[in-house]
Amino acid sequence: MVTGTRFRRTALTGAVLATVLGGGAILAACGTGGQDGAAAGPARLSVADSYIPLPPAGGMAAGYLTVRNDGGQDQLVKVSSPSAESVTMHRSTPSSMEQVDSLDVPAHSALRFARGGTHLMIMGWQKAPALGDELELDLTFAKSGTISVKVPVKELTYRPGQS
Ligand SMILES: [Cu+2]
Repeated sequence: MVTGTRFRRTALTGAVLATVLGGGAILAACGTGGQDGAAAGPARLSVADSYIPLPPAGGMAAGYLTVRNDGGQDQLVKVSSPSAESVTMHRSTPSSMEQVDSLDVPAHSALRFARGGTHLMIMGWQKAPALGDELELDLTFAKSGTISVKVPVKELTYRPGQS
């Protein structure tokens, strides 16, 4: 059974985010099919389009980014931050969301976090984030080790690609 408190908090946040920001999952690009062995080589990862919408009053925040992969398959297995007690990976479902332990980074493709889809949930801030802050996220991959990125805090309505 899911414990009541945690379930209500996460479900509430999902509902609020969905209401405020609208849904619209961005599907990950299809990998290039038919290349035998494409998944076998080392992963070549880079992180782009990362942002954290400003959480209200230092509360729970979402986080979004894209992990590009120009090499073989890998897996994101952990995310943490020196600025927060807890960072978890979540996948949205039509009615709620669920925490996941790992996310695939397909070969020659990308793992995309997006509003209404896969997202990070960040809570327990050392200090309430402010617009313009850059917060470190440490992304640990099964094969590639840990990649640290500085993620900007943006307006609640920000979407990548907007000026
Ligand atoms: Cu969530």
